[in-house]
Formats: sequence, C-alpha cells, structure tokens
Amino acid sequence: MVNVVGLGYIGLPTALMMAAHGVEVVGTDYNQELVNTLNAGKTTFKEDGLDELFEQAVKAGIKFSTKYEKTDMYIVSVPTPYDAESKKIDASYVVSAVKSVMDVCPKGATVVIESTVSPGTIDRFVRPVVEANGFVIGEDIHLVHAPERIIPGNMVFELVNNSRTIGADNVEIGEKVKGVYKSFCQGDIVVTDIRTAEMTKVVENTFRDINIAFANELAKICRADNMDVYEIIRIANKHPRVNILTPGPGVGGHCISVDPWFLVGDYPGLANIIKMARTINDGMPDFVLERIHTIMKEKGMDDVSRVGFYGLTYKENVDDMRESPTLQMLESMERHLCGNLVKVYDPFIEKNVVPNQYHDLDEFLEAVDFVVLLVGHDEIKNNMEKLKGKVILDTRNICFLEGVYKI
Ligand code: SAJ
Repeated sequence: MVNVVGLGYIGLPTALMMAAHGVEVVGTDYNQELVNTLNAGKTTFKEDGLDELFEQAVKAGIKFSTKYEKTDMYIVSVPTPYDAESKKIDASYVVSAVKSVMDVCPKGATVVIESTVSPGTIDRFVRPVVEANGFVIGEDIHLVHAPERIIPGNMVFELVNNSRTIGADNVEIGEKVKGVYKSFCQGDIVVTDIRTAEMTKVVENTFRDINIAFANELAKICRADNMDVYEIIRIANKHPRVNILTPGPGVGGHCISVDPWFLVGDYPGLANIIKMARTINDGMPDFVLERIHTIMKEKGMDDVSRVGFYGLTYKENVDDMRESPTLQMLESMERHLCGNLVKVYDPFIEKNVVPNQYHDLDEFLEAVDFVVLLVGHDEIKNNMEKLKGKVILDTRNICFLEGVYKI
C-alpha cells in the first residue's frame, strides 16, 4: 500500500493515477475540508481528465483521510515555498510531514519526497528527522526523491507520458520505487542519487524561468524602440537552433516563480543570471501597469474604474491563482490606492477573491471601456469579437482585432 501525503495539485493526481492502475492507495491531507470534499466524491480543482481519473480511482478503492497510514511506502507531496528574506527553501511542511510519517511507519518503509526541494534539502532537513526517531537510514528507512514534472493544464496526460527522475541512496531501492511509478508512467525513468535528482528538478524550472525572462526582456527592448517583438521572435525561431519563448505579464504558479530562488538563496554570488531572470520576470506586472498608464494617457482616459482585467489565474485554462501576475498587479495598484477601482473577471474563478469581480463575461465587458487581456483562456479566444470597440491591451498575443495594443 502507498500512503500519499499531501493531496494538492501534485499529490492528488499522483494518488489517483496510482490507484487507477492497481496500486492500493490511501491519500492523507491535514486539511479536513479537503478530505471531506474528496470523500463526498468531488475533486478539489479543475484539470483535464481529472474527474474521470477520480472516478476510476474511487472504483479501485482509493481512500482519503487526515490520518497517516502504517504502510511500507510513503509519497510526500507537500508545498515547499521559499523564505521571502533569505530566498532559501522553507522545508517546514516537508519536515512536519516526515515527522508524522515517522510516528507511524514500520521499519523497512520507503519515504519518497516528491515535493520540489533545493539540492541538499534531504541531507539537511529530512535525514535528521528520520535519525531522531532512532531509525538507521538505508536499513530501517529508505529515502528517495522523485520530483514530478507535470504541467498544470495537461497533468493527467503528462503523468503518464513524461519521463521522470528517481534519486535514491542505492540502486535497488531506486529500482523498487521505479517499479511503483512504472504502474502508470510510460516515460523513461532515470534512477540516480538524491542530490542529482534534487538539483535536476530545480534546474529544469530555472531553465524555463531564464528563457521566459529573455523573451520578456526582448519585449521591453522592442517596446522602447517600437519594434514588433512577436514578429521578431517568430522569424528568429525559424533558425534551427533558436527557440525563444513568449513574453507575457509575468511568471506565476508555484514552481517556476519559486524554485530558481532556492539557487539564489543557496549560492549567492554564483547564481547571477538566475537572480536577474527572476527580477525581470517579477518586474513584468509593473511593466504592464506602466503600459496601461501610457495607453490611458494616449487615449485621454482617466477613469480607472472603466478598466477591466481579464484573467486572474497564472496561466490559461487552469483555476490556479498562485503568484498570478494579475494578483501582483492588483497588489501593486493597492499600494498606490487605486487597486479597488479596476473590474476583474475570470471564468475559472467562481469565488469572490478580489473587489469588483465579475462572473459573467458580458456583464464584465459592459462595465469597462479598456480591457487588459492577462490570461489566454479559451473562453476569450473564442469570443474575441465581443471585444470590438474596446481599447485592448493584449499581454498574451491572442487578440488580432484592429488597434489592439501589445506589451
Ligand atoms: N509563461 C510565459 N511565457 C512562456 C511560457 C510561460 O510568460 O513562454 C508564463 C506562464 O503564463 C505562467 C508561468 O510562465 O505564468 C509558468 O507557466 P508554465 O506553463 O511555463 O509552467 P508551470 O509553472 O505551469 O509548470 C512548470 C513546468 N516546468 C517546466 O516547464 C520546466 C512543469 O513541467 C513542472 O512540473 C512545474 O513547473 C512544477 O510543478 O515544477
């Protein structure tokens, strides 16, 4: 039996996938409300194919609980934020989950950390917890790091098809855990040591952050001298060794906007390009605010309450708002005492989370003259003609109506 600890964006699909593929699974989360929702037969976030997978897993007998199980394999997938000041990893959720596992686990159990952690985290924070419980690592308890790679928006597909990394202290344990993931994963599974697995995961997200920062910097350069960044990227990408990503209003989500900071925090003075990329991407929401200001001046508009932000999530077709550029823009505006004025709408966010939030596209559009497209949800892509007659700032390059402004 596998006890998956932490039933969030990664733990839940992983637990469901394993259960649907014949593994006996208990999912544990300390959030009673979340467990109640799952036990009531409902998923806790939207994701393509997740509800179908949930049904299969429930049929296969998956259980959800706030209690930890006594079993021989644990998969820990809890959040790993960074400390705002030091930029180093905040491993407290991992530590607390492993402590709870130690309270119930039998000798011989394998503890797999799936949460993204900075290189050395397992040595520094996890091993001491295991040893403090009187266990000998490698004999009584086996430690493994198996970071995930799935992308929100295509998680179910990627869980099956992505290759993955398993870091273990010895190859036999690595191979044993690989066998469990092989129950559903059709990708290549590479077995390596723990520190290599830790570093590889952080490097992957850092690579993407740096490449997005490059695209964002190009957008700023092109804006300063009135060049079309999208056309330049389109043409440059025809070169066989060039693949520039897409500029946007910033980098949100709980992965790419977080993980590179671990390297900045742990290797100050060495992680320079990484730090700069983070700074550029974190500066994009303010850059968009400046664009809005310039366009309003150009159009002779001065009523911020007639400005509407389309999109609250951190990217298209997901319901995840963590670190979203829109929220960062609203916070920034609030510091300048005008955060409460703009209208906001996102078809994926049903609850009221910000002031002046709309829940109907038509009503939202009626209330504004200036629409800032911040997320490229399919909904708006399929309803572009509704924006006709509005002033439009398109930060995602999805709107091709006449007169549209780009970042
Ligand atoms: N973005 C751009 N321009 C681009 C691509 C993305 O501005 O060209 C923005 C997005 O709008 C979003 C942010 O960057 O705000 C991040 O989005 P994303 O789709 O690139 O990635 P995430 O954060 O949803 O998922 C990433 C993935 N990592 C990589 O692609 C290297 C995923 O595979 C990881 O599993 C996930 O992080 C994670 O959990 O670590």
